[in-house]
Amino acid sequence: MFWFVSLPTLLCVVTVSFSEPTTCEDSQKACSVIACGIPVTNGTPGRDGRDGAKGEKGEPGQGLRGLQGPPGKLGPPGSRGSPGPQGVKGQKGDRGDSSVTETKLANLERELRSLEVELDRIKKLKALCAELQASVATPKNAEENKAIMDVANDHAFLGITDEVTEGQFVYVTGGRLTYSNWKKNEPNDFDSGEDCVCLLKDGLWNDISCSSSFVAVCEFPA
Ligand code: MMA
Ligand code: CA
Ligand code: CA
Repeated sequence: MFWFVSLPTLLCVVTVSFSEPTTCEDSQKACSVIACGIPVTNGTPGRDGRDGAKGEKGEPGQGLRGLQGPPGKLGPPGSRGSPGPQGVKGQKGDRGDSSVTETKLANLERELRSLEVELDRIKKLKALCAELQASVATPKNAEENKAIMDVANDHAFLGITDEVTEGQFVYVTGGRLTYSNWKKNEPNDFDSGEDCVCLLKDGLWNDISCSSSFVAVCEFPA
């Protein structure tokens, strides 16, 4: 705010008109009118002047702290971290082309079944042979002789021998024969000797070598 105060001095109001002065001296040189006078009375107060320059920032106030503002914006991404530890080992993968393995397995299974069937046949034969040796192989009459003949379907050993005393045939289970069905001209103890007895296909008996065809005893279908 400016006031025109009463002073006991000559006041000069200088009206300045100039054309683009660059300095104060220039502006003084450019003065065109100088009016002077003596102050008479105090005038009324002038209007408020323009606002002054902004003052310096004041000290923080002592009032209550304001509410917390909203969260700030998302910050920039952080730098890449170091690699993590190695993971656990995964499960074993699928087998690749298994056609070769499957073929081999199929062949083995077929072979196994074949062997099982064969073993079953051998077991049955053994059982049958054991039965023949124990009971059927010593026919005590024509009926039993026929039964063995039918079962054997081929020549079969009988549980009869004369290995202890030549010419004297006995049952392997003991005791002299109570029945016989010798073929004509048998027993003849042929060649180097024949001490075992074979039931021929026609049901007749022949003495044969005990070492010659023992394996043939059980050679009939089970
Ligand atoms: C002939 C006969 C039998 C004898 C056998 C031996 C074929 O029959 O001599 O008595 O036991 O040979 O192979
Ligand atoms: Ca003999
Ligand atoms: Ca003979």
